[in-house]
Amino acid sequence: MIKTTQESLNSYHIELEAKHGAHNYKPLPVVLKKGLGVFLWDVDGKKYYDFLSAYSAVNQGHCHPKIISALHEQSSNLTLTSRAFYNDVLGGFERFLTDLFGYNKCLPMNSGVEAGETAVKLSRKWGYEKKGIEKNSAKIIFPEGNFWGRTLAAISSSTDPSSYNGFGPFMPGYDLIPYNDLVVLEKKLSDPNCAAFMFEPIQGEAGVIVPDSGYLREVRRLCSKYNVLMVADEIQTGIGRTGKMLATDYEDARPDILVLGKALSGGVLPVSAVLCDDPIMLCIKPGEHGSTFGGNPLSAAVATEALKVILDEGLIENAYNLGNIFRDKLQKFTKNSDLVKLVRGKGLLNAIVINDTPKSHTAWNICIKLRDNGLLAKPTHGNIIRFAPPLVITEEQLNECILIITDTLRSFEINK
Ligand code: IF1
Repeated sequence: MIKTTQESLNSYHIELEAKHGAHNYKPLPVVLKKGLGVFLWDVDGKKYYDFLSAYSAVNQGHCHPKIISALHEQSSNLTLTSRAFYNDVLGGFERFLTDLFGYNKCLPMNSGVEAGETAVKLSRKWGYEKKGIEKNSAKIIFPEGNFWGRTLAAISSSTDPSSYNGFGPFMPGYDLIPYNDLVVLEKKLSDPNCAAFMFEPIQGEAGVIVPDSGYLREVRRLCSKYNVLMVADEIQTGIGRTGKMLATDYEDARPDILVLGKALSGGVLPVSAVLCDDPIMLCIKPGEHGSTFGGNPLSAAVATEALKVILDEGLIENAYNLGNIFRDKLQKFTKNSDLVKLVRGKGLLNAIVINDTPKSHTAWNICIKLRDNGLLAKPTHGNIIRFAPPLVITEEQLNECILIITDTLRSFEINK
């Protein structure tokens, strides 16, 4: 059969990647060319609502004009000096960031996993220099289901075989406990070699797993009680995504080390950062950590504007209010659905659990149909579909998307 030009255009790009690129992803078959706000357009000009937001990296919406103009302006002056020299942008960004989140200092990196590794290094160094843990004996606790990236240090804490299988040997000094289990956590925290508990306030990759109310507050109390650093990975939950600036804000559980990434730059370029107070941050001395692009003036200018957009456009409150509408309406739908078991999330970080085995392709097929109906989402762990639009979405657009989602789900219902 002669392929239509549209198919050939899509398959042209897909085949290019298949031939010349590593096969480390299985993307949804859609080839995107343009993004603006909540919308994406494919190479055929078809328009979609983006309900993934690049895994919460474009909270401010695609190609936000103010962030793009900050990018343009700085990129015509100075993009990178390396940290061998000072530049006239970084200090201002560091002051803005540390004032905004209430910490003495920040350490800027690029990808989220680099920030995670920085937090692990800081925790260990603090453990030896301040807590008096014996050299090379520091323990860091992670909850099962955690995800903080793809490096060997990150996958060493993973409980997902697709993350760690075939990549051993792994990083020593890690301990795993069940998520949302305070009894086991307290037991592990009482180990005098325990330096830190690093966790996501809501587990994103695991399928938007929300802990019991009070969990964050108790983690904070127990970490203080046993002099263990509470390290919150807010790379996906931070920057307004859950309806608060940070998910830990819901229970006033101030992390000792805060890890940010993704929407810190509004999805324009990789910017991450670790924030903490002097007794921890100053454990790292000159020459003991860094990165070529970490803290570059372009990232600093972009991230400053990206944070201002979050504040100036009321995106945190919007995420809170529209998230409630989304879950209320989807929960009403699940009441009469055989297909959808439950809806969960906070703010505009939500997911539905499909009443099927993770090995089934139902969630994938639903996402294909959602694509055909003009909305892009992606399954995680087989039978879970995450719904996370940019925080700039309006109530009217959200209601239109809820209709697209429920109409699509209805077409998969067994007993219609
Ligand atoms: C991919 C997942 C999400 C993260 C948290 C650190 C990082 C991530 C809580 C590392 C990154 C990304 C990785 C990305 C897809 C996406 C993802 F499906 F892989 F697991 F969001 F859930 N902490 N998550 O979610 O940040 O180094 O990637 O900048 O394609 O691997 P990074």
